[in-house]
Amino acid sequence: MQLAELWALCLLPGSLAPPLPREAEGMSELQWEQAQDYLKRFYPTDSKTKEANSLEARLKEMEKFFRLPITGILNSHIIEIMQKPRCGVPDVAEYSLFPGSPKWTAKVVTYRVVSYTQDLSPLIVNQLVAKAFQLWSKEIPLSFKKVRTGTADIMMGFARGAHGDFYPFDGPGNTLAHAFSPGPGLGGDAHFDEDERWTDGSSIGIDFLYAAAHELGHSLGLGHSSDPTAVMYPTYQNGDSKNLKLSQDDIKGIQKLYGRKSNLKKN
Ligand code: RSS
Ligand code: CA
Ligand code: ZN
Ligand code: ZN
Repeated sequence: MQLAELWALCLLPGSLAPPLPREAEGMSELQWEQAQDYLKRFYPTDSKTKEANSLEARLKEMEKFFRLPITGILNSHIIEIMQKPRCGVPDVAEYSLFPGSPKWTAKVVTYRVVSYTQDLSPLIVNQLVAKAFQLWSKEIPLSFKKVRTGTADIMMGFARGAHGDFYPFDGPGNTLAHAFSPGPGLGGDAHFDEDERWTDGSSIGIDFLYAAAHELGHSLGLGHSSDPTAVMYPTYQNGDSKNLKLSQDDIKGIQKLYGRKSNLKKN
């Protein structure tokens, strides 16, 4: 079981990491801070050496993921990718799986919504969660069953700050949610940062359906995609949530793990 983002745990405090080379042009302190934060969260490198944990090494990992020239130098193009997804990532783009390709082996996977947000009614949250599950179950021979009590495979909920795993949330902004890859215990669980303002699309805020679809992708075993149109793209994108659809790349990824749904049972 792994946390989606923290493919390896970041053990090195930022202050020990050598500074990251950056091109001088037009980068604010805030962008600079966010970029460093982003790299620490999204590109923890495998090796435990100080060298490999440097921000430069993480940036190179990111450049590799997006198939950009590997420079280790922070520039405005990278910042753009971190902040707004649709900005000319090369087209050889693909989904990823977790190391070892963990997945659910039962045909029926249970879920439970353990805690709700102040921002939306429980009824709406339940509806959006069901919709997010449907996006995925439409494509694969798995079904999802909601339970109201006890332990489910996928336990979902809202929480702020430290909330009982080793990955405390970080207040408003930055990380919006996280989820664990399939497995026992925390495996499959999905947590949403209650310090965000969540919306069903009818007001300003983070679109909960989009975030739930993304996190459930992790709960089912998908890592991130470098395809900017994919739901599994690592950065939140505000879209028309009424028409949220999986991209071809998301479908390819999930079917790689679970196979296709037979035509007879299309949801
Ligand atoms: C996941 O992969 O499960 C988490 C993902 C998420 O929270 N992504 C961050 C994000 O898009 N945040 C938006 C607001 C911050 C913008 C600043 C730059 N930045 C779940 C989403 C896709 C539903 C990634 C991110 C972007 C980030 C960061 C993280 C700065 C830490 C610091
Ligand atoms: Ca947050
Ligand atoms: Zn958590
Ligand atoms: Zn993610």
